[in-house]
Amino acid sequence: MIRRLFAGMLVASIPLFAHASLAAAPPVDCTTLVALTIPEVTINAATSVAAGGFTPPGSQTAMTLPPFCRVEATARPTSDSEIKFEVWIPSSEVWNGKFQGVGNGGYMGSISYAAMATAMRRGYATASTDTGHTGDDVIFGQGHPEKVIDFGHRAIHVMTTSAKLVIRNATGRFAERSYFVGCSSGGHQALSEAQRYPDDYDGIVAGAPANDRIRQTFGFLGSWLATHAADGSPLLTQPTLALLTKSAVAACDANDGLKDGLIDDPRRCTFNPATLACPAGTDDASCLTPVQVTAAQRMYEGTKSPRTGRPIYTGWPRGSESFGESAIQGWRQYITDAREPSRVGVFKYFLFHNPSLDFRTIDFDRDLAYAEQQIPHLAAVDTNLAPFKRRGGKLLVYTGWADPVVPPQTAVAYYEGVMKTMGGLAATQDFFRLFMAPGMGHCSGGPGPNQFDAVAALEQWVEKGTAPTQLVATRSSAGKVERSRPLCAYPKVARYKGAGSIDEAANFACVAPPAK
Ligand SMILES: [Ca+2]
Repeated sequence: MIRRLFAGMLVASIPLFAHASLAAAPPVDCTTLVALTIPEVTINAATSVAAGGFTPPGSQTAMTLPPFCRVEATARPTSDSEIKFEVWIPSSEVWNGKFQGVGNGGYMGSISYAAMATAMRRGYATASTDTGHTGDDVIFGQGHPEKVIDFGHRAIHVMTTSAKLVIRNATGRFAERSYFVGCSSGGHQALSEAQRYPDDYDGIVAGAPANDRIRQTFGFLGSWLATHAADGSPLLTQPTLALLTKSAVAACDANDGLKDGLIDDPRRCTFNPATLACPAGTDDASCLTPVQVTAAQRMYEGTKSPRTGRPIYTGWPRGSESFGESAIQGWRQYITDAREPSRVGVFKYFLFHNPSLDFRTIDFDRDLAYAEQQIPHLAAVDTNLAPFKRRGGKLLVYTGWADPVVPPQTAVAYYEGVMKTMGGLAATQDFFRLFMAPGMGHCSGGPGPNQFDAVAALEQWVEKGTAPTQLVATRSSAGKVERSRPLCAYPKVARYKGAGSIDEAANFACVAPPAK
């Protein structure tokens, strides 16, 4: 009786997709995995970690994790490669039978321990890589073109195929499903996987994808030049940026028929910073000088060829200038506070091999053409996702309409490009859905609802065939949810039904957007 009761509790506690009893072989002792002979991969360590027994390198605090097998490895697909990665396999009672690869942020060469922990707490076996270098500086590419390719796409692929084998050998079977989850550079990695390695993952979440990385580097350059005086001093400081956001929101909040402090779709917002021009004789933070007006206008308009006016990279949206005090809550971190154009090292170390390159000599036509020819591996802009669709893959992209780092219009442009290539909206929505979040910043944060469970929505789509029509997002303040809203599958938008609280998602419907 006691035994039966215990067995019942055990079944009830196993996650839906755990089939430990179906395993072809019992799990092996973790430490024996060090003997694996995966080509081009060295297993450096395989360690059994007790519950609560893991403190990430560089941290002082132990993570709350289930017991797991930690495998540390290095992949060297080329003689110049040094791709470190880790694979974590939770104990068989906890494992949900699935694998989740996780992405990185910025040019960050480090294992994403926090993201691995999030995945494993949900029952996933997981993997992360340092993308083949250490640190967030792009100088790693100096004299190491193969390391640039590792960063561009190869490290994630090698990590993925190796992790699948490690899991197979650790548990006696392959994972039933494989997912990739990333934001920012992780979103770039996610789209790169769907485009370049369609067999790697069944489901992919790409947040704020920085996938048009070559043009984004030209966009950072153009935006820096637009917002700095000839001597390098910034033209737009925090009070001016905050004034721009406040004024843009005031001008465009009601465009969607609902005054809720949010610009629903900044493409429909035509707020002109010239309306804030200082009266003659005034020059303070309550208004904009002529050079400030021009700087803000150029940020919105985006980077164009000075010679032909041809658009090179989209501008940043109205509402993204400064919606909070910290540098990442606006243009400061990557543009206005930067002492030189962000990622200028891409030109110096990846492209022109000239550490003393003067960025003011960069040509927006010829040098862009050269870059797109020389370092195509640094971008993931292929709109042909037919192989990924054919194998049954599902792709969920989300991005914030107030993202001050990766302009959200780039995600829309990519989606519309895929629609064109794949035969329209319905043929695209079969396997790829885009969710735009009004008032959300870069990957999270911002005045709009910005917390939602994209992974759960993707699981339902991949495993049950239930395609997400909306994601319910929340915004919390001091740990308390103050607003919830649906994020709608593009091109639909959330509209207030006209009754009930505007802070409750249930009082909104996803509807077709108004005609342009
Ligand atoms: Ca509004």
